[in-house]
Amino acid sequence: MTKHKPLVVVTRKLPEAIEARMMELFDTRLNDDDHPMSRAELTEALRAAEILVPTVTDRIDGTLLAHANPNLRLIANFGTGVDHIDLASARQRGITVTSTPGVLTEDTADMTMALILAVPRRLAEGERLIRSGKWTGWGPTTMLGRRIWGKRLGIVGMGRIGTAVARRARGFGLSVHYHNRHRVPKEVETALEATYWESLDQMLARMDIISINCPHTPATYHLLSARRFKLLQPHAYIVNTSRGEVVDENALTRMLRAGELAGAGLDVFEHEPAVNPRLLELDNVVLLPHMGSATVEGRIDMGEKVIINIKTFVDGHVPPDRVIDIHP
Ligand code: 8YV
Repeated sequence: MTKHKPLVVVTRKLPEAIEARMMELFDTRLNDDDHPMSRAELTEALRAAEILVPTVTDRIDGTLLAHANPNLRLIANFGTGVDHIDLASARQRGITVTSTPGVLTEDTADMTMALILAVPRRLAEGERLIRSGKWTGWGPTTMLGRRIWGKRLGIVGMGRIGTAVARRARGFGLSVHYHNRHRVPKEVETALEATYWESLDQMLARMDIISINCPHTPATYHLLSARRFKLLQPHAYIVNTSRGEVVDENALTRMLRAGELAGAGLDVFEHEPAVNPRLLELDNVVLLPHMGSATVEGRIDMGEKVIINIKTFVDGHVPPDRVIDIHP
């Protein structure tokens, strides 16, 4: 007797090698033209799926889960952040949720470092100047940015990505400071010469560059609030490669427009794919379309993790990257 292959519904186009392997292993339904699914399509996908492979572009809330196929047992997310999935609802319904941690740490840290360099050194502005055809040549006082070396970097969230950013930052001569729910092990602090700040407010008030690297959870929603932005020094820069919701985007935009902050590097936005149009008018911001982990290698690694999670689950074991809902 042939074993029942579960119906796996994949919401977005994944790398070809990953899709091919999934087709071999499971009864797989793909999204060939890669359009982000509408709510109606997502409802349909959840009605059919025994296993769902969503991405950050799919909002899977309690209502959708309430109408899901009763045989839906696993949501194997393609991505590390799971803030788009109602974990409490999933838990209540006995649906396991997995993610893809670890494999996108270094790529995301690279992109974070790129923004940490790009904003103070006016990289995008310089590029725009050349492309505008208005560059008249070198000048001793033109296109001056701010020095990176010797500055203080405050990392909000010292998990895998935050730590990888800290490692890179040391190479660029930044001193590393961090705020986290828990202090990291002494050996890690020593290796990174990192200073722990129990008070986020106090750290913010003393940093030159802030990097947001914590996940978006109910506890971190608007962690960087209007009040906290006021604590930053006017020469400070802020970089966000985590989730837009961690930052009050309107408050940030107001501060930047008023010249109360020096600049921002944003790879993520509060209402993606919408971007506050007022941010687009500013020269001192670098805006990227959520591409922190967007490397060919990274996407394949993420896909392989998804396959391993599904396969172990189907074989009756606890999948390696099961997400534990820490906010029941
Ligand atoms: C992914 C991300 O591209 O993994 C994450 O949490 O933010 C991105 O790196 C995206 O989420 C894939 O779903």
